[in-house]
Amino acid sequence: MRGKFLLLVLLVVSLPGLISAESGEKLWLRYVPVSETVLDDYSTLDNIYAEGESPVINVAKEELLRALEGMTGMDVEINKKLSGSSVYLGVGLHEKLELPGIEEHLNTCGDEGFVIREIGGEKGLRIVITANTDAGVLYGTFAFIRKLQNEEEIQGLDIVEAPKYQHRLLNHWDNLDGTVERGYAGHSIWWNRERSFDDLKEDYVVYARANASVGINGTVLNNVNANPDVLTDEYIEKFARFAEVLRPYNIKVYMSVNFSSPAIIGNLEDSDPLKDEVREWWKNKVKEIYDEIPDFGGFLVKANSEGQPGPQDYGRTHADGANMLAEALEPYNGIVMWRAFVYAPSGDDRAKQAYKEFVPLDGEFHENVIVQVKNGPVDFQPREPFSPVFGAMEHTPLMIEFQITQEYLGFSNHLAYLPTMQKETFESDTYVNGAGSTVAKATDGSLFDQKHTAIAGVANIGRDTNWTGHHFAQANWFAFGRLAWDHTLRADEIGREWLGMTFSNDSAFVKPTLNIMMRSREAVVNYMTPLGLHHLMGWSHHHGPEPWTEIEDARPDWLPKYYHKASKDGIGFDRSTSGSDAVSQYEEPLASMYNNPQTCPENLILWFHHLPWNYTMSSGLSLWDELCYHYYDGVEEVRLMQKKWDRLDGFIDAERFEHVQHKLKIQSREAEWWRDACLLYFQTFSEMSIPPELERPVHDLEELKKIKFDMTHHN
Ligand code: GCW
Repeated sequence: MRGKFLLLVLLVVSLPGLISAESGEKLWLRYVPVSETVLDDYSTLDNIYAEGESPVINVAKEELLRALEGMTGMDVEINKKLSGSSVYLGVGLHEKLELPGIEEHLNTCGDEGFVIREIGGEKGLRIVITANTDAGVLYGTFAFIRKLQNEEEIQGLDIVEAPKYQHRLLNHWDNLDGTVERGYAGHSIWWNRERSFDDLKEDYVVYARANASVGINGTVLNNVNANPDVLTDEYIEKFARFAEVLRPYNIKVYMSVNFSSPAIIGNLEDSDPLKDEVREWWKNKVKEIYDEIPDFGGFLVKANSEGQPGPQDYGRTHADGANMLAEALEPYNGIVMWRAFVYAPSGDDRAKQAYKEFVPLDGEFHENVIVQVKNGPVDFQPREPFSPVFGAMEHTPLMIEFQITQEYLGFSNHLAYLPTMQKETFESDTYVNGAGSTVAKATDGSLFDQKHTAIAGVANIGRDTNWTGHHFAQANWFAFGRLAWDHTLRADEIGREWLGMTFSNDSAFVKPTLNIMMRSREAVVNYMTPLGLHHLMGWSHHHGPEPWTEIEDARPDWLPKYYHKASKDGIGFDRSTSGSDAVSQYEEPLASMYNNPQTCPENLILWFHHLPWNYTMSSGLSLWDELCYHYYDGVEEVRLMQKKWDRLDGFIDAERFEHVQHKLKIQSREAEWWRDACLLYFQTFSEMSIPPELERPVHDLEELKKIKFDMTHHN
């Protein structure tokens, strides 16, 4: 009865203009009523049986209850006995229910995979969600809920899944003073000075549910530029409290540590990793942590990078440093994630440095060390080739670090759906073991035997009501989790799921919006850094174009000119064998392919080559004209995004609709800013004009150079 009544109410409420306002605070876990087409089927799921009473199982049960009640309008019961139930959750249920065939599936599921099966019954549909562990049941439950949110057919459901990576982590670059490095969604959710832990506890639960719903099972709560205080009693206690809230959602906490902690907070003479007292200090510290947090995940370390201390300060190697920490963590099964983001103003091409420092150390790291490699050899640019470190360290587990926060893709002002970029990285072929040796395979354990597999995403989360600043930036958090679970998922599939859960399943809404999302990253590449250009942004804030920047005393590799090398004779960074020879860090046939401008993919051509302005591109256009077309295409694409979005008025609540509309306006203006700044500046070298068929720039170069960016608006 109640279900039917609710449906009526719903029909009225969903008339255009009457859709109730939403702030985005519930993320993709809104559990709004489903449409009539699936309601009958879903309404048979009115009774849940859960095996066991662990906190994880209780969370799964409660979530399913909430989801079913929200989506069907029914009262759902928790059944204490097996018989007469319609959804069964728990470990070992296939035996109790005598279901053949599930055992074999479970053998392939590992610790966190699951089986979902619809087993039919006299009264209607019956669903079993089972796994080898309670955590697997939790993930299975969320996967099932996702299907319901997407209004999928559940009759005959038969799903077996297991995650591709073992450790799937968010990295928060959150400082203990509450600011977030490269964060564009407000202050830190963890280190808030005004609001107490208890005050924010409900938010932590939403955070935990969101992460569990996509399979994220670890989180680093503080910035890699780590404050040593994090290892004091005060902060260990705080970490323990966070761990307690996150534990029922199968999320472990991790800590970024400062390599000089023994000297800074331990009062030791120094932090030399080969000194006994330093090693002892870390062992004791690790014990203190595990006394408080028995399932603590481990450490993340940025060492000898951008001014951070590290083992090289004492003439030791990255392996010496990492292994010292690994030894301390080993008795508790903790891991060390040691970042390979290193570069120094050595005169050598920055893109080559991680490879040069780390590849010679292959085989020297302990088993519980994972080397964390950024997805581009320079930084998180809108497009870079994959890092040549992937595939080059057969005896060392490597993990990809993606950036979910849009440091170089328009902050939280630009709609840039990142999975298309991440898929490009996953699917890049390293050729290290012949064709098909993709980056995904070189990191997920299928190419090399490795004890640990992992992946990390730098979070885009803050205290903004909608968590991520831009409503569409939520999609990047969601999608990171989905890809960490299964990197073979398609970007559009994930986008489709997210849209259905977050906004609407109406295909008249989903299709154009998905189209906007799928084209958005290439739009950003085009209006910021087409054809392999990179690092053209303001050198400190990283927002907006400043290809002209010159700063005396600044490190050259922080300035755009180091990367674009525009001059009268052309543009681009020569990384060919006659240049920095970065191409040789790649296996054949890649090295030769990249080395020759004729065979180098044009979307990376200026990454690998310095070419004359009149160089003929495959289109027949000169490089200069081609560059102009790319920049203009980028701007046009954003205008198209705006038009498509404007037509969707009425499909979703006005609050979120208008918020996105407003952000698209900013993006459109900033795309023009990028285009004009880069083209007008490069034109001073090329001395060629913007093709007459293209519209005139709307800015004046000298005016653009005067813009002073105020970071305070973005934090
Ligand atoms: O790209 C740079 C960022 C820094 C960041 C660094 C890193 C946390 O601009 O803000 O520091 O990368 O990844 O360590």
